[in-house]
Amino acid sequence: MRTILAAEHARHRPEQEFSRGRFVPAFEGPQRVDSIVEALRDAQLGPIEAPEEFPLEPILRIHGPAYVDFLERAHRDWVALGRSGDAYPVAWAIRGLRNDRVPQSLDGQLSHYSFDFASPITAGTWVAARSAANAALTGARLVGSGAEPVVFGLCRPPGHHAASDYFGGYCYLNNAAVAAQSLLDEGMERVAVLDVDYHHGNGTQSIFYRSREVLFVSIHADPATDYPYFLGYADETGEAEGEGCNLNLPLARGTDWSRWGAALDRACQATTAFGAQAIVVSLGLDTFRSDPLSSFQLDSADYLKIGARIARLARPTLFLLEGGYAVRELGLNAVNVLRGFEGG
Ligand code: SP5
Ligand code: ZN
Repeated sequence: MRTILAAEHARHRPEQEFSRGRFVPAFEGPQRVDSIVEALRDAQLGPIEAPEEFPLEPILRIHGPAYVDFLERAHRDWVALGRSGDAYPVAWAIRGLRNDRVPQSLDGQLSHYSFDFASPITAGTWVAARSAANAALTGARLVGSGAEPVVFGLCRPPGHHAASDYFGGYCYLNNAAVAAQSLLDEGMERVAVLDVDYHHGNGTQSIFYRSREVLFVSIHADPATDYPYFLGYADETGEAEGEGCNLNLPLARGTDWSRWGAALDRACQATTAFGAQAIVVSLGLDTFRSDPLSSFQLDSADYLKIGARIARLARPTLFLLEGGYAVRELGLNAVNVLRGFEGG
């Protein structure tokens, strides 16, 4: 199996994040990719290749031009104000506040275009996020053209929390959405995004909520208890033309394989019933039992079963990395999904 990885991922290097009332080293850092690359090499799973270059157009099919322009310049503007380090928002436009105007100041714009405090814009964030989207697009081209039955896009930073015009949850550009849209634009009529990250893929859901061309299926921790808190309930089924094309399978804290695997069966059945011509898997590995952000209890061996179950869908499949923060076991868990797929 080919893996697509952009060296520029390492340009996104947040210094710290605020967790449980303390500043701690950022969970989402380049060390995550190092763990996976080492495991891919040990397992001799196949070549690791740089992405192709793409113009901005396929990114602009998903993200608004003003948002993309903001991401590109935000850290330069931060430095121009005499500041150093990573750029953070200040306040958010919740209930009753005006969110229909884009503020003129950088602090206002950082706030307008974000929804949490865990996703700073660093000096290299734009370059890294664009390179991750290019990795996703390269994978989409390979599986969409039939050149490869399956590809692993080792995307970093991740994407599934990013919506058309806001960032958050360590995500800036929605790699899975960009890839799914490019599969449609290259001629497919129905694509499924299967999101197995511990956290609900709020960005992907919101991007495709009114679409009947994309089925979004997500297995995740119940938003009543877990991040992102404000989307991901089972009664969110899609809207307008997209009614019935969104399936959320929230699970209780502490979920282990017996219940998680049953949810995966349901998700896969929905994907088949939808008639998806290709599957984009938002491959979060933060369902692992010792992940620092998660309460789920999957074991390393369970990831083999995930890969094998997805292989049974028998569709062109693009795996894209999302979360996963137990760095020591992250590589093994990723490799197990891919090995399970190849053996399944
Ligand atoms: C891509 C991805 O996995 N993003 C996740 C972003 C999560 N950000 C905040 C998580 C807050 C979790 N609080 C710690 C509780 C641990 N039980
Ligand atoms: Zn996650």
